[in-house]
Amino acid sequence: MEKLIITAAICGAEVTKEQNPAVPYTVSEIVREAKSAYDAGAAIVHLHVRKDDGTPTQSRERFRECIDAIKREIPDVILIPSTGGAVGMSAEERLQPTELFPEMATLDCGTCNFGDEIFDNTMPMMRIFGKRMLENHIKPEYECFEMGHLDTILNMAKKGEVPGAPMQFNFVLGVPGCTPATVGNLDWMVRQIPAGSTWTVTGIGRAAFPMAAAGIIMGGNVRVGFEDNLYLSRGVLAKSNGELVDKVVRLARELGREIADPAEARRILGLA
Ligand code: KMH
Ligand code: ZN
Repeated sequence: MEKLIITAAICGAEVTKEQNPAVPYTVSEIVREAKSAYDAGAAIVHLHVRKDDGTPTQSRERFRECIDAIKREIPDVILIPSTGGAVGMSAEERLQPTELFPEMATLDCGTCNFGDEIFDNTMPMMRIFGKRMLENHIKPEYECFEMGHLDTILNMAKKGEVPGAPMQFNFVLGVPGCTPATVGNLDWMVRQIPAGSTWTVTGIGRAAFPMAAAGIIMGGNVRVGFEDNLYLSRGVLAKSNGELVDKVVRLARELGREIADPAEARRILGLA
């Protein structure tokens, strides 16, 4: 089995300091959380950015500021800026970080429920996102919240509407209203992906560590972080993203899986 790539989703667009005071908003807080995750063993940081008051933004300049500041501290980390942004943002607004030519960015693979809201990713929107990634030579991380998202994106790849092999998928399971976080659902999704693809699993809320354990033993990769889960264990808030990553590292060690550093992760993902 390849080494385990750990992604830290350090910030997200929805969680707040009221829920966990360690959720980062400012540039220096974002750098602090990225470094804590990296020091604990994350090779990848999935990045959303905020205004200083916590409002989610997709501002190109805010992304530039955060990316530059993170890279000064941890130059080799792989950054995956979000093109999902927050529910309700337009495609143009969401696409701004792709103007900075990151090596990877997320591409969300279909419309879905998102708690009480609807996360819009219509076919025309996804074609625009795919075209941008092709033009700017950005490797997408395909975010699948629903089983149907996978079918959708595989069809788009076949038509050349989005970048193709080798594809990297992130199965985000347990978002309220989307595919539940079960090993059976994860296994079904993993069986659909083309040979040579790589995949990551993200479990939302209390599913974070059970899905991490499944990803570790199934040969996939794991994402954790405040975007997905604020707790280290039942009722215990995590003090940092590093604490969440460290728990995955401990699980992986117990289960006999080594951790990939950024150079190894780049090779596994076909970036190097
Ligand atoms: N904030 C969610 C609505 C992504 O980063 O691409 C979408 C999201 C996905 O976080
Ligand atoms: Zn995200």
